[in-house]
Amino acid sequence: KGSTINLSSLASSQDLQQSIQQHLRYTLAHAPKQATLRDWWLSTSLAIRDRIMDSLVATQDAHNENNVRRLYYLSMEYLMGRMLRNNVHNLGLEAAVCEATQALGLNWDELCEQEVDMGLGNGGLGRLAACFLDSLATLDLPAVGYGIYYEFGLFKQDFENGKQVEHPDTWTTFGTPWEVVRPEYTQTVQFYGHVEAGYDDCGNYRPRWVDTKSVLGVPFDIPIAGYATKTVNFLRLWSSRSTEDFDLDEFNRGDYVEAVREKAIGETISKVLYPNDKTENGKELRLVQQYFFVACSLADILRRFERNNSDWHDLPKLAAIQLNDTHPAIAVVELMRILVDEKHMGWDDAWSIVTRVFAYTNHTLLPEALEKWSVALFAKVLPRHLQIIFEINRRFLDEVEAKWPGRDDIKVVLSLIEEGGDKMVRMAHLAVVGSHTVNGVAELHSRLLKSDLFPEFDALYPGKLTNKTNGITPRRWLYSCNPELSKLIDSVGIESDWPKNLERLRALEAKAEEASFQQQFMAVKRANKAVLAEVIKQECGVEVSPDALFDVQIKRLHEYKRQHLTLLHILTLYHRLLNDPQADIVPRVFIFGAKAAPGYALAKTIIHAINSVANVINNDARIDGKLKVVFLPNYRVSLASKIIPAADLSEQISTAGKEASGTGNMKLSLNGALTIGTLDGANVEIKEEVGDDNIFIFGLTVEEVQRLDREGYNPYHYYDNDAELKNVLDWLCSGYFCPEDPHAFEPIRHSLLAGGDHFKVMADYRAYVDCQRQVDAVYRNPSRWAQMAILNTARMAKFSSDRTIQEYADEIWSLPACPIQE
Ligand code: DL6
Repeated sequence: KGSTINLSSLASSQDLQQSIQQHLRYTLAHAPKQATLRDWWLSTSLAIRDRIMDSLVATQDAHNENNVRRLYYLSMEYLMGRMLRNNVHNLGLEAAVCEATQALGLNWDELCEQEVDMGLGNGGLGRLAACFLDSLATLDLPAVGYGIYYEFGLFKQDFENGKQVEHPDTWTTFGTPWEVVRPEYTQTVQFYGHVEAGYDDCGNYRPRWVDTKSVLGVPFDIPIAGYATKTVNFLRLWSSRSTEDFDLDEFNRGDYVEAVREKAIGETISKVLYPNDKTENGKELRLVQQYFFVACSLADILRRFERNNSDWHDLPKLAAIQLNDTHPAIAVVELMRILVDEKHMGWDDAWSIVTRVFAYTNHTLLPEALEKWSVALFAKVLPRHLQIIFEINRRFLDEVEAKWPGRDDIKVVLSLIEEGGDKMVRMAHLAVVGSHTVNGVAELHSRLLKSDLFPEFDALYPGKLTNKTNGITPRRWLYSCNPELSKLIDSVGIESDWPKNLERLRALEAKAEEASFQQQFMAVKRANKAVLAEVIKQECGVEVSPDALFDVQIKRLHEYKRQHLTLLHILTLYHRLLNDPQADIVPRVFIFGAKAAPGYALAKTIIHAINSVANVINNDARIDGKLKVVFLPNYRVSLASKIIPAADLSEQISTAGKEASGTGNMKLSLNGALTIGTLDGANVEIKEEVGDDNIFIFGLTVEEVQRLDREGYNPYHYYDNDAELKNVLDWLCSGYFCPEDPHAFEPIRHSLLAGGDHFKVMADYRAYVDCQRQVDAVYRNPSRWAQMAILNTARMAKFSSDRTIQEYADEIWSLPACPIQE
């Protein structure tokens, strides 16, 4: 962006056109007249990839030659979405590519639609990792992302009779143009076996991990191009393969089928992403996946280190490793194993290195999401690592004893091992003990981390627990996904580097009350709504009016996120309209997008309920189209980028204290949607930024939720005392919306009443419904609404992931930038 880049991109449009044609002929072996749209997309992607490769090589050369300090981001998940448009934007090639594709008789938008999302993640945590990679490259920070090359990403979602059905996501079937396989960096990883005691010549204890099974990890690199810079980092994803000796014996005996079966076991490790964003505890394959990618990544990091360095004590100077949640926490133990067992370093020396290398990000307080692995499973899969964990714990508990002499109760709370019938390894405790810094992902979350989850750790290690409020990349989440708003921003004289410097948007504040700018801003919104209305028609077969208020709730389906609270609101409005067709209600389209974990029955019931209610409401002529409800199937990054620019209202209604941060809230607000939300996660900071008058806040605070829990929460109190609430909940479960299975929604009612309503839906219902009335009132005042929407866009600078990453770089990683020269 900016004049220089636009000029150079125009100059290269001819080259680009030629390069696309060459790839069509020489890579895909097609003449233009046989080529499908997908062939053109692939040729265009390959032409763009060529242009990224020069900078990738230059960047890696510069990093190696200067022996720079690097950040290594270890994450089980990366929700990258589509890459073509973003790469084009980051390279400043959009004018060139538009011109080139037009000259070839192609439609650029249609071309981009050909790309399958790279969906190697479940939700917030994986998308955050993708935004971070974009910011790291944009800020010229030397970084490598490490993860797993899942053959099947997050399942595809479909609805049959309103119920979720899952299909495998076969994104790799035809390969992806963005990957480069690196067989020369293949790693071998060991599992299982047992540990034999042994001593070296000097009498030092040297255990040997023997009789292991091994698999290979083959790396695939995805280049990550920064925005308006030469830096191209990469994401290295490991694919598991069988080692040759894995099946050689069987093969030689001529048992071909058995040999292939063994081989398939080796390849199972990276086959599939676990589809749950909060719990996957206890499953052997999951532990194997974690260790597989961690072992490959650490070996790769150490290989790179050893290229230019010989003293292991220098490792913390050259490598910072960030653990994205506890999923890669076994890395702490693996590095100890390598330093002590393989490099023969003393324990204290090794531990001092390890604890200066690692830092850990916590993404949730939900108890079910805190990973624990049974000691028995550890003993089977990683026997040597278990011994090391016990030794880390023994020394750690000595520290605890020194701080709190005789306090065995504190030791029980802090120990890395949870005692009981089935002893468990607490991965969060391992991550805290093995890291120099631990961070939460929003102010409130980090405060609760200190006060509720880890108070003793906070006392033992003052200053270790910190906050880094999440952010989102403005490149994908405004510049690319909302071209009309971007053009409007450009047209009012805001400096063209705003996608890299979001503070610039603050200049929009001065225009928020200007009638003509309000009209322009809302005209963009309306045009985006018209586009989304078409998508809705295609996907759901429902006609919606772009003049209605677009009320959007897009995120994973979870009880704590409370999509069922929105459902109760929908039923409330519907009932009011049936009672009084003239009722004072702003026409609304409720738009949902959410996947439920395949094994999460209640979440799936909520989807079924929303779809069933939608079906009745959308076909009820009595309400004259005033309410529409649509559940867009297969919510994913590319769909989010169509919904977000078209949203008027952003639903962020989790129970206070449950949503660590949220990032959808930031994306929607940046695109001029107003938030209705609780004081939870980053909503608190969004409110601080946009101002109390430009957000709709309702419901219990964390303290109030905690007080209710302490004093005894009774959901029947609300049910018995609020006739409208009782009425809509009874109605939902009456069979009216699902005559073929009248009791289908009973589990929802059970969870909200007899089940104890853990997420305080009943307690927050009235405040929510009343707050929605205020939303209606403001929507009826277009000028006021427009002003609020503009101020939301203007005041989102804090939530750029560039700000977040700069804070990590300065305060956790001590990571200097390394700009790449032309
Ligand atoms: O930090 C990214 C994202 C937060 O914004 C969400 O609030 C949080 O729920 C999410 N957590 C996960 C998986 N949780 N675990 N573990 O996606 O992280």
